[in-house]
Amino acid sequence: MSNSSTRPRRIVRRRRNHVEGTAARDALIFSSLQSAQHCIENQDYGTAYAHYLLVLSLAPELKETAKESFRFTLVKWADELDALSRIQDLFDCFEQALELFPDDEVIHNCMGEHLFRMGFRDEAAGYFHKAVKLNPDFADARENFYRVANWLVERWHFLMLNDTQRNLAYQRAIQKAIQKGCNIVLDIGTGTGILSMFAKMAGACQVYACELSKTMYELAKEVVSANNMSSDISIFYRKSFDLEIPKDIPERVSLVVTEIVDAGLFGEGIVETLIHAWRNLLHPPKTQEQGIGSGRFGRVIPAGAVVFGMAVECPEIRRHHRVTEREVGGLSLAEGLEMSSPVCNKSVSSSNEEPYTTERMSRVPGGYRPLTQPFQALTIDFNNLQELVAFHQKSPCRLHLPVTDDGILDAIVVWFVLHLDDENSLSTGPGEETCWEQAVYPVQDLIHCAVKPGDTLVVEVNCLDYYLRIFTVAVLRSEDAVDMEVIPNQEEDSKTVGCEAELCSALANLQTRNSNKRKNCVLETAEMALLNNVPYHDSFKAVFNKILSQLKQDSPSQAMDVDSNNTCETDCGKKQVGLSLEKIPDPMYVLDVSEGFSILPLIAASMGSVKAYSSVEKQQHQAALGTLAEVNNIPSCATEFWLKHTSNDNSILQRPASDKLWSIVILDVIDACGLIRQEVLEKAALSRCLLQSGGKILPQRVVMYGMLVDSQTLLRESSVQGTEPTLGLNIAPFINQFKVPIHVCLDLITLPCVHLSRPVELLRLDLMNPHLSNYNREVKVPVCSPGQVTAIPFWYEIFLDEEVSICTFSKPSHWKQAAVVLDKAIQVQTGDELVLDIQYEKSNFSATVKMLTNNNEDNK
Ligand code: 44T
Repeated sequence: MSNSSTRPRRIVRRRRNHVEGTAARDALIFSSLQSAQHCIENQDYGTAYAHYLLVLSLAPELKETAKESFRFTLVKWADELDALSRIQDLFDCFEQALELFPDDEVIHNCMGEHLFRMGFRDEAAGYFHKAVKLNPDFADARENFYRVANWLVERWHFLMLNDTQRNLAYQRAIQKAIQKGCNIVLDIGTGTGILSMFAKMAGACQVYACELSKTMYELAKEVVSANNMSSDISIFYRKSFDLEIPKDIPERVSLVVTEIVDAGLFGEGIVETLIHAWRNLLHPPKTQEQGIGSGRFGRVIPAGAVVFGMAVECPEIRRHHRVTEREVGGLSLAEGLEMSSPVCNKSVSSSNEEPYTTERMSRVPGGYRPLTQPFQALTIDFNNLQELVAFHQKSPCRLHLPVTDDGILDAIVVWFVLHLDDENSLSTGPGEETCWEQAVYPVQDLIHCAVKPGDTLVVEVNCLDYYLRIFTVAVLRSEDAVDMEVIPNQEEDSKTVGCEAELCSALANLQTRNSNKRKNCVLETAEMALLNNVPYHDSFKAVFNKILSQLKQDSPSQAMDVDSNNTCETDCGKKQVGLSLEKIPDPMYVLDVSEGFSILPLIAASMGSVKAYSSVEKQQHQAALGTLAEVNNIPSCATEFWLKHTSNDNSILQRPASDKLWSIVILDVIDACGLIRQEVLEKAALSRCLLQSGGKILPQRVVMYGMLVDSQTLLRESSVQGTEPTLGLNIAPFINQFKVPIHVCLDLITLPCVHLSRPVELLRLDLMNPHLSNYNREVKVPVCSPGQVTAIPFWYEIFLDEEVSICTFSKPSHWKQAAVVLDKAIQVQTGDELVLDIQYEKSNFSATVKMLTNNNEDNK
């Protein structure tokens, strides 16, 4: 029987009187409703659903009254179809349901959830968005929408639209070009339509725009219409490559405006896009003979760009891209294994993946130190088709850069100046106050390479495929101006060679030698920073020790050494790290259900008498753990992989063996982005049932702290600030529909902000004693400086036990911070008190300002 509290009310009898029509029709409707009800009671949702479809198609007047039961049946039936992988049937069902109830927010939301689970994130996002639009108070849909809003509208749109200087520069360049006669305009990658509207306002005769993102296209249409330019600007939901003349646009255009550039300039495909545009959509460029005002030639804004680079020392980049520690938690990381971030990985040099990450260098925690002067890496003319075509065929160029300061060579930082025309330009440089981040190319082969003034870096720049690639191939040492020194991955392999040809073959050799010797493992940047987080692992090690010794004391029979004559036990029948003939008699069981790569099971296993289970999933990561176990002499039977193939999340927390319970379960409570992970409380509840007496969940408790700040920067990153930055155009209310209340992945330490209160405790999750947790509460925050409260950044103290804790807002942390950005800024004075309403429900955290109490005499 289904749960009576969730089962819909019986509607058959009540509705009988409302059913109209012929007796036969009435009878059919009545019996179908009865059958539907009956099927629901028997949990036969498929048949119930079919009955409802029949009833509602015969008697649409019953829609409103049957809605609740219909939704209930649909949700249940969809779950079943999903479990049976009957995907087509599932979507057919939703299609029928939406035909009957096109404005039903619950059905939209539910459809979104199924799409999301299947990995169709963008489509899911569309349904959540529609559900919220239909009912802004529908909390489930709102939470779902917030989770995916970033995919629909990337956050940089807010930054770009708030960047007045950028908007002004484009506006001026567009005005100038149109005044000179280029008045049929195509805006490629229109986003919200801002450049198209500039063109229209500057007097363009015709404006066409294209946008490949459905959401942005729809947004652009809304914005253009709100600014009364719908009849003047034709917008296509299309990639520029798919535009045709004369089908879409009657004739070739005289001006292309575009900003399809990323931090590395070429990552959005500007070169390919403009080659296509010159060949198919634009008038040919102006020739020497053409006079001003003829208007029959084509041009592009931006006219060209100059790309710059600079070598830097930056510990923050270093710890996110390579292993900086020889030993972590008592384990040696130095031997047998080469671990690198995705962009440092050699295979990236030949793949289609972006060979760089991005960073706002002005805000990188711990700062950076230039090791060379900025150098010009390349220039490109977007108005020259031949140059664009030849661009990817250019042979790589080598630059010799004098080192100007002592330091470790960590990365080459790249930015560009975009020349919109000969008078207006934008720089994305690290010293500029702009919306732009810089492209960062962490060093690959030259690990821990100290350089000093007098040395010369040999840097190679190439654009052989889609991306600009830039890397240091050698360092010429000052001691001997003739010799070159190559510093490869391992110090013992250092070698000096005489000429560039030798240098190249030496490098090639080194790469093969290294890859033969050391296994390669790619870690995400947060995983790498976690691996380098020494206090984190030391804290866990100390607490493992305490818990395990206490348990041994309580039950001395468990303390036995590894007996190397026995065969390895296979209680779970799972694949083991490696082959071994050893067995740990009566071990204590440790389970690590951390997300991603974690060496905590090895640290636990290195303590002896422990069998540790890892839930890492990637094959490469499992192999890396195997190698680390081997080089650290951890018997292979002391670690295993736990239920790596199960699809059901709950089964991850089963018993280690039928007669065993866990001594320690490690839960990964806080995501690297700064949010509490989904369903940690549910996982903790399950874990508590499976702990042996005296066993512990780690962490045992998590306390969230937050404070009041005034951060105009956060505001600019979260919503468009009125019409001023967009030069009078009305864009903010439309794009701001996509703002989210919580910002993640912040570096609070460098976030420009004024602190308006001290840190206060916001929330407490006790994973061992749920009744000590505090999920919904009011928190009073005394204001200590006058200002505007715009945001509440937050972070966590993760308590492994009463004495040992780890703070997520600390120098070695691999965690970033998050912040609630308030809908409306609140003016406060010293002495005021804000009351915050804190909620933590269904894995969602929210904080709203409930009231402002004014304790300051002067303000009364
Ligand atoms: N982000 C910069 C990159 N498009 C800007 O769909 C700077 C990142 C950034 N449409 C922090 C700060 C910043 N045909 O909506 C997009 C995209 C669309 C096209 C039609 C085409 N061939 C294309 C190519 C792209 O153009 C829009 C702009 S792309 C700009 C990327 C603020 N993080």
